[in-house]
Amino acid sequence: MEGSTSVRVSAHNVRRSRLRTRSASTLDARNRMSVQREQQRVTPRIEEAMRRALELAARGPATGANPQVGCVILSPVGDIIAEGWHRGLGTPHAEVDALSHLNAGEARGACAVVTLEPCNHHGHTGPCSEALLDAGISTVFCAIDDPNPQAQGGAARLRAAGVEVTGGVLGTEASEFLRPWLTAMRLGRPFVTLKWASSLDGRAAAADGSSQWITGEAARAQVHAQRSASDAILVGTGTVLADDPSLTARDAAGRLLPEQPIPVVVGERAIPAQARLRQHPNTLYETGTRDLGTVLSTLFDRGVRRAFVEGGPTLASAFVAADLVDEYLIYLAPLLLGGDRLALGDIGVGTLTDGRPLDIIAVERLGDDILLRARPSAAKER
Ligand code: AOF
Ligand code: ZN
Repeated sequence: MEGSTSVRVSAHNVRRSRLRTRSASTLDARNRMSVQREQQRVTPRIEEAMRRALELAARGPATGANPQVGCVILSPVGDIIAEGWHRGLGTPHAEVDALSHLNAGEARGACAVVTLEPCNHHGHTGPCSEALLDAGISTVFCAIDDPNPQAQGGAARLRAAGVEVTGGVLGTEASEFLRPWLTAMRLGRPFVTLKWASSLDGRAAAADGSSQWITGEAARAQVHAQRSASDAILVGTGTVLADDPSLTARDAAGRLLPEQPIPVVVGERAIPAQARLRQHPNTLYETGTRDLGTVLSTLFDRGVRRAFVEGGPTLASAFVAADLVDEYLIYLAPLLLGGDRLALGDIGVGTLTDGRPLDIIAVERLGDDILLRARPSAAKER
């Protein structure tokens, strides 16, 4: 098998590189890194294992405070001997899950391929860096560095103990996969998805205010799936008072999906005791403020990493104006409504050159409707 040969070559190189790195103590840190990179080749087998680790990561929950992480353990000849993934806050990390499938001594000299830099902290569980060292792992490949200041440092810890650690394997794919969590950790606030549904001419309601489900069933099902994949769903007080939404995630038959977002109402007005939102399986959070920075940092502190903003136009416009939207989901129905009930109101744009440029990431057909996935233009990215 071509792949296993290349791992054998790489394990051999790893041993050589360890000797060389030791003798090269006068090189500066950057040079040492490049020696390691050269020696520990990222072979097709390692990339294949990282792809598998990403698949495993996706089995974990997309919601919650912790990232989705996957891990594959390869024997010295490149065979997969164990797999693991993280199942959410409080459960074993991917590396520990993978190692738990091996007998004592079986991981000695093996290679761990992990989608995130192993952690180095005592959080809900122990440090993965130490678990890997205790198991005798001699080589580690990871895709991305851990941005969490409390947890990071596993790569340095492992290197200090003589383990060869190579980062950046399928880094682009892994960063894209973990984009919401990474953005949340980087910015200290939840990743914000803004959704609206409008007619082709950008109207979110007809002249009489009627607005519910402009789009068809396929789009509706997708919105419910998005709600279910979010930690919190945000609406403004105006929308609650006008539409009395339930903000649950439901299937086509109207049954509750297993994962429900926390309903959050942004604004200062009180929500009536009989509002449907009060029947939501999760306790309603009334922010009592319109200050989006405060709202988002409070949600982050409560473990919210993905926030789904469902409107109405006042709240949506406030998020856009404050430059707090990371991703747009724009559902367009083949319908013209005219009038002045637009999906967005004032977003602080007075002249064309101040318009907010977006990059369209995907265009999907959903029944008769179109879904545009967009992001703030990369040229303007924070
Ligand atoms: C890993 N492997 O599978 C995960 C990691 O509260 P804890 O102890 O669960 O730690 C959570 C942090 O650990 C999380 O914010 C992230 O930095 C890292 N997650 N690390 O080595 C894993 N899920
Ligand atoms: Zn860990």
